[in-house]
Amino acid sequence: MVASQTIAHKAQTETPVDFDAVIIGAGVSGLYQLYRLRELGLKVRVFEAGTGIGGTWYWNRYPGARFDSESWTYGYSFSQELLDEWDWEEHFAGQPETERYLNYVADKFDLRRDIQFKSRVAAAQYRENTRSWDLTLEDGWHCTARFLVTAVGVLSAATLPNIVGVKSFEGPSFHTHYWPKEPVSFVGKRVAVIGTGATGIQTITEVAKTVGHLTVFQRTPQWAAPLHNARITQEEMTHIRANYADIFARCQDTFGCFIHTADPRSALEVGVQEREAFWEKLYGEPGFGIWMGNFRDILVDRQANRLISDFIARKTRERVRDPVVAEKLIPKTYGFGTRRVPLESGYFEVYNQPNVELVDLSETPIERITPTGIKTSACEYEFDMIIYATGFDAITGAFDRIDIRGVDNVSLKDKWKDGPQTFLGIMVDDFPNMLMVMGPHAGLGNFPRAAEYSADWVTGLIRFARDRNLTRIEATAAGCAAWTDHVIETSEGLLFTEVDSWMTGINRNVEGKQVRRIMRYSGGHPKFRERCEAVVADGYQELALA
Ligand code: NA7
Repeated sequence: MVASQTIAHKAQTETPVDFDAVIIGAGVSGLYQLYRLRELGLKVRVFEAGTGIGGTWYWNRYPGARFDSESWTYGYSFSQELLDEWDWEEHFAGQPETERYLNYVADKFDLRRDIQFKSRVAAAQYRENTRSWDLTLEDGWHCTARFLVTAVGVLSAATLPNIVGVKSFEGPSFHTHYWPKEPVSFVGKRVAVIGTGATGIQTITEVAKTVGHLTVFQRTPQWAAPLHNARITQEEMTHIRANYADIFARCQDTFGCFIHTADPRSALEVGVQEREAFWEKLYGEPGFGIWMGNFRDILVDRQANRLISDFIARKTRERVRDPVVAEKLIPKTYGFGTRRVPLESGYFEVYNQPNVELVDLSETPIERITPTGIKTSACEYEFDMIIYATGFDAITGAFDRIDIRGVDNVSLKDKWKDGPQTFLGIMVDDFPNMLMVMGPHAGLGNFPRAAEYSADWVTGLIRFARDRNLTRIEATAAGCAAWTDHVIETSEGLLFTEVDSWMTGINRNVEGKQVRRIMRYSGGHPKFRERCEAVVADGYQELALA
């Protein structure tokens, strides 16, 4: 019995695979994961659907696309040389600068030679007899790998609106995610934008600068706050560079890996004047301070949330001249910060322009897209161009678009149909040797900070397996159930769980995504790390290893 087991084990480990590891995606996390796995001496191949480096920052080249994270907290932290060499131009870099940065990283570390572009993975099938993954690309190309590492991003499966006639429009139309590389002019054009999320708000603000006439179709207004971007001077960059160690250490300590951290006071325990002064200060400062650096209870206590919402509403009213339009731009059905807060650079003032019109879809819904424009319940509009800023099938969408099959042919999409089930957002039972960098149930926030940690953890586990000749690593069903329960528990009492958004798994354009689900860990990054490190300290005994 023992002897035959040994032989069977040998057969599995000695079956040749094309790659030790395959990584899906050459974005922020995929690039770093490649760097780390190559350091282990592994033979790695990255499959990337685009023709270039950058993932989110390759695709989203729409007008106005830029960071809401401080640039100098967003860059990779792993290489002192890289930190020494790269100068950020703006506190919140635009897409072109970020794309340049990621290309610089790819060149500096010679990453391109292991990246296969124009290669969209269509299917991945686990084979028990070889303990490896079979991958098939959309063009039919096929290969095998011991480990499958997904670095597919959380907002990479773009969705068009499920409005009748979307394909019938005869002029140019773009989803912001698939923006063309060639310049697009709005001068003298009648342009429509559908969608007012973080992307729509950036796009609208930029398009309004040159457009002939702009019509914005808004289904739900957003609690947006000012970004306050600025260029980085030489002196500032020198200061940032001298403080990188502290900056990154601070990001590791905060809830969402930003430099901002919640104020320990309650919004309800301070006097009115002190509260107003604090909010005025936050509203006037750059970045996410107003969301992440606010009083500790604005996202959990209804009364505190009401107060900050009233404050932001007042600010909006001050900025929009027409009071009727201002009211349309102020959310009435959910509180500030319970959806992802878009940061804006003159968004509300756009509606003071005579050539910009806001159409409130809650009053006059879109009935159809026509060959010449958009028909609402009230009238028919003619356009030269339609821009869809209609978002993503977030977090699980990129997984659902690949036919991923684990043990006994079980489909990941089916397994997650009622919501993701994961161990640490990194592994799934029945899917051995599959590791997710920033998968569902990971903590969201300042993406690269969390992605570097996640990729390091994945690298540590693969190193552990390699050093011990282990060829099969899997989360247990009990481990996945416990982590999933914990992720759900930590979301209880947070106001965001009561609101429809991509963060709660809602996308009304996608079948099966109409019910709220807990998609991300909301216990904060320090707690997440603590839990991950306990698994390592325990010699990965919580996993099934063979
Ligand atoms: P979001 O935040 O999901 O926003 C999508 C927007 O498109 C939002 O205003 C939607 O309205 C609107 N939308 C979607 N479908 C329709 C239809 N069918 N009709 C009218 N309006 C529609 O995506 P973003 O790309 O802006 O941002 C995603 C994240 O990327 C962002 O949070 C950052 O982290 C980066 P709704 O609110 O659903 O009523």
